[in-house]
Amino acid sequence: MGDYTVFMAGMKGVGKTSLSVQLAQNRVVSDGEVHEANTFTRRVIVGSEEHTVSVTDPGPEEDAKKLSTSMRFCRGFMLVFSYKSRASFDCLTQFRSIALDAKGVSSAPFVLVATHSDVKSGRQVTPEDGRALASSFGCPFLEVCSMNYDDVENCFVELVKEIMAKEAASPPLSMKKKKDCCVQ
Ligand SMILES: Nc1nc2c(ncn2[C@@H]2O[C@H](COP(=O)(O)OP(=O)(O)OP(=O)(O)O)[C@@H](O)[C@H]2O)c(=O)[nH]1
Ligand SMILES: [Mg+2]
Repeated sequence: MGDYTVFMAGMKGVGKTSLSVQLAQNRVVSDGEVHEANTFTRRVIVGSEEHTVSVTDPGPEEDAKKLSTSMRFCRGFMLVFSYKSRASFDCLTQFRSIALDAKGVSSAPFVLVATHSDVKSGRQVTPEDGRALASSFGCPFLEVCSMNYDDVENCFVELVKEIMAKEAASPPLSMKKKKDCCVQ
């Protein structure tokens, strides 16, 4: 069993808290609910094993410096945009760079997630756009309606799988050190 700390990255209003609350509490956020920075925890089954996902959900007005501090200790990142907002899609390259810089690495576990899959009219981004961006990032692309628990859980399970795969291929420095260390 592992503990996977992940970060919700994306523009204001894309649905970061909706995804976090749906995963942790199996409910839809209500209008008028106050959303400050928070951490949510839930156990998920990946393969045949149970793991804990700790979700860091930033507050609505966090600047790059604050984001970077929170991102540093996360093992994976959910890059979230809304089909309703082109701007939310266009800014994800920058969020990804902030995450990589925060960790001081050139690659990390990401999943790209499109919210508002239930909203078909007035879309500013297409699934093809999502797939193309995910392909350029080398990460999975998933569509989600934040009201649907199974959809949401699947996004976090995919992120845990990405973390497992990336860390198996290239263990983080802290794990390498422990492994390589031997007492003479
Ligand atoms: N129809 C629909 N509405 C959604 C979906 N995801 C989020 N919403 C709505 O979008 C609004 C913003 O969602 P939040 O979860 O607060 O977004 P956020 O990214 O946490 O926003 P900030 O914390 O302000 O940055 C809320 O009214 C949600 O109910 C979705 O998949 N479908
Ligand atoms: Mg929020």
